[in-house]
Amino acid sequence: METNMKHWCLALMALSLAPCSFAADATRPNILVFIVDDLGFGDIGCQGATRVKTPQVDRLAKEGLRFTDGHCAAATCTPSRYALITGEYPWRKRGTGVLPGDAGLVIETNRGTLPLTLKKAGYTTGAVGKWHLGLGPEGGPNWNGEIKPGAREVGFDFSFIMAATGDRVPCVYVENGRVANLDPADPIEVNYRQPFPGLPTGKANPELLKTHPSHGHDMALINGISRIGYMKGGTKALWKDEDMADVFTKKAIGFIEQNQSKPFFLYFATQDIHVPRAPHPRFSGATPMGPRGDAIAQMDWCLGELLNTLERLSLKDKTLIVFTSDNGPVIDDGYKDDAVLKLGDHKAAGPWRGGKYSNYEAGTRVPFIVSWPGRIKPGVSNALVSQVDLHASFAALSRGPAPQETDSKQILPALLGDSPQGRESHVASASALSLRKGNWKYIAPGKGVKVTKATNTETGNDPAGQLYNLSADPGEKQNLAKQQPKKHEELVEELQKIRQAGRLPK
Ligand code: NG6
Ligand code: CA
Repeated sequence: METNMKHWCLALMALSLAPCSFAADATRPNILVFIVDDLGFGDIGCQGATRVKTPQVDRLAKEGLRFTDGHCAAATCTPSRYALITGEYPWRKRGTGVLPGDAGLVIETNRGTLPLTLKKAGYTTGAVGKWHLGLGPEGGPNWNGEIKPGAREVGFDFSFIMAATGDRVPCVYVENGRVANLDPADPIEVNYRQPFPGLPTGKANPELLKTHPSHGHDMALINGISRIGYMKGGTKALWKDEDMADVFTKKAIGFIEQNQSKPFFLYFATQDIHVPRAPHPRFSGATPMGPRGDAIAQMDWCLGELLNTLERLSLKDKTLIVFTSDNGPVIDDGYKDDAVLKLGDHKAAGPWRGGKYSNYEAGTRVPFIVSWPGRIKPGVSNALVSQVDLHASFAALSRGPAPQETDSKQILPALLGDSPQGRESHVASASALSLRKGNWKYIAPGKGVKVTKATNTETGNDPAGQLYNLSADPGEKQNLAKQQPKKHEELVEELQKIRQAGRLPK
C-alpha cells in the first residue's frame, strides 16, 4: 500500500512538473503554410493550366477550399512575406522593398509576428526555404559567425533557410543562425557593390555559364549561373541549385517527423519557381515549357512529399494547410531559360491582367487553397482573403493571443468555409497602392513606365487614378474613374482612411 502511494505521489509530481504541452487535435490543428515563389493564378491545373500538370496541388484543392479571390499583400517577395509574417501591410514600414542578400532583418524583433503568436499558443515553429526578409543587424550579418537577429528572433524555433533569393548571393543555406557546412578556413565575404578580384563573373566569363542572363544577373558566377551581388569563399557551403528542392523538402519532412506529437507551425517557402529556374535533372523535360514549367512540376512534387508525410504519420486530419504564392507570375525575370519561347498558350496569370511587379490584379491575386480534411468542406470560395490575415486568423484558431496588427483581419470563418464573407477591402502594393472593395478596384496614381522593358510586365501605372469594375471587366481594361466619379472618390477616401488608421511609415 505504502509503495503504491509513493508511486501515485511521484506520478502526480511528474505531471505537475511536465511542461504545458498538448498534441494537435480536432480543434487546434498543426499549420503548414506552403508558399511558392512567383507562382501565378493560372500556373496550376485546378486553375486552368494544361501544359504543366500539378496533380498534388489539384489533390489539395479537391480535398480543400480553393479561393478565387485570394491575395498576397504585395507584388514582390519581401513586402509580401513581411505582411504574411507580421500581419501588417508592408507599405507602413520603410525598407520592405525587394532586399539584397546582405540586408539586415527588416522585421523589428519587438513586434508581434505569426510564428511568435503560435509559439505563445504552444506550437513549435519552423521556417524552411526562402527567407528574403533580411538577416542580422543593419548592413547585414557576419556570415562566418552567429547570424542574428534572424528567423529565431521573429519567432521560429527552427530554421533552415536561404537568405534572399536563388539569384542573389550568398548562395548558402543558413541553419538556425549559422551558415550550414561552413569551413572556418574558407570564410565567406559578400559585397553588393564590387567584384572580388580574380573571381569569375557572368559578365567577364560568359563561357563558364550554363544559363545566361537576359537582364542583370551578371555578377558572381556560382554553379554555372551568374547572380546578383558578389561573394567569395564558403566553397563547401555553396548550394547546388538542382538539389535545392530535395534539400528543403528533406528538412521540412524532418521537422514534421520530429514534431509529430506536438502541434507545429511550418512555414515552407519553396525557391521554385523563381529564377534561376534550375530544377533537378529528373524534372527536365517534365513539361513542354522548359525550366519554368519543369520548376512548377518540381514544386508540385515537393507538395506531394509533404502531403505523403502527413498521411504516413496520420496527421492529415490534424493539419491545416495553406497553399499560396508570394506574388504573381513573371515569364522572363532575367535569364534566357526559354520561358517566353516555350510558353505557348499557357496563361500563367489566369484571367487576370499583369503579373509580378504589377498593380493590376495578377500582381497579388494568387493561388490560395486551404485544406483541413474532416473540418473544411471541399469546394470553392469567392471570399476576398489575404495572407496578411493569417496572423489574426491563426491566433484565433490556435487560441493564442490576438495580435495588435490591425491590418490582419480575423477571417477564420471564411478560411474554414463557414462563411462566404472574407475581408471587406484589401490594399495591395506594387509601384502604387491599390484598393479592392467588393468587386471594385482602385489603383492610385502611379509614376513610371506602363510596360517594363526587361520583364514585359504591364505595371498598371498611370498618372491618373484608375477605377475598374471587376465583375463586368475582370481584365481591367476600362477605366471608369471619370464615368463613376462618386465611386472613384469613395475608394480614394477609403484608401486614405486605411492609410491613416495604421502605423505610418517612419
Ligand atoms: C529583381 C530581379 C529579379 C528578381 C526580383 C525579386 C534583376 C534584373 N531582376 O530585381 O530577377 O530577383 O528582383 O524577386 O536583378 S522576388 O520574387 O524575390 O521579389
Ligand atoms: Ca517572389
